[in-house]
Amino acid sequence: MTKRDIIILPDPRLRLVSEPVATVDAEVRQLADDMLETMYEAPGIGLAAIQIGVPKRMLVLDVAREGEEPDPLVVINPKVVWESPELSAYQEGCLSIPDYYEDVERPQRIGLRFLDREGAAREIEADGLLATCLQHEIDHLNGVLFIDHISRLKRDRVMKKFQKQARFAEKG
Ligand code: GNR
Ligand code: NI
Repeated sequence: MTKRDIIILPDPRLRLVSEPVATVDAEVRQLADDMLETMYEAPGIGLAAIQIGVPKRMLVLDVAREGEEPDPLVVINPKVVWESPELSAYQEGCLSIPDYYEDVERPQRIGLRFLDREGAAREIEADGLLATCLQHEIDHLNGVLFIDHISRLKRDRVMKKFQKQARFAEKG
């Protein structure tokens, strides 16, 4: 496994719509394992492939709490098949938008169809933090960030801050 670099706002690749994975082969499994290592090192509870610059529709996550057994999940070509009418708010963060947190409302439960690390078709019902994290990661596959779900004023402020940081880093 290899830890990879996570791309940060305003990197334009974060706005790409990722492509479906054609076949779950050894290369895809290698990528999934690299994503898991990168996520655990960060540390984070989820990671989409585009966050390491790979525009493929796959994500990894582990919402087990500290002290619990690790519970890694590899999700390939996910499709949300239903959403609960009830919403739930959670304070979200993103490894591509470091040190910024804001409440986001999303469906509290979702039904999800996807391929797992072995390429087997799975269908799960997710709620709570798992449902929140899955929706956050699936947004990444579509070039959507959690700041797209907050007010324009707050979003503009965050974008400006990260644009300024990028300019500063460039000039040294
Ligand atoms: O580590 C992460 N924590 C988190 C907290 C609340 C809602 C979503 C997340 S996902 C985030 C890692 C990340 O950026 N995944 O794309
Ligand atoms: Ni994120």
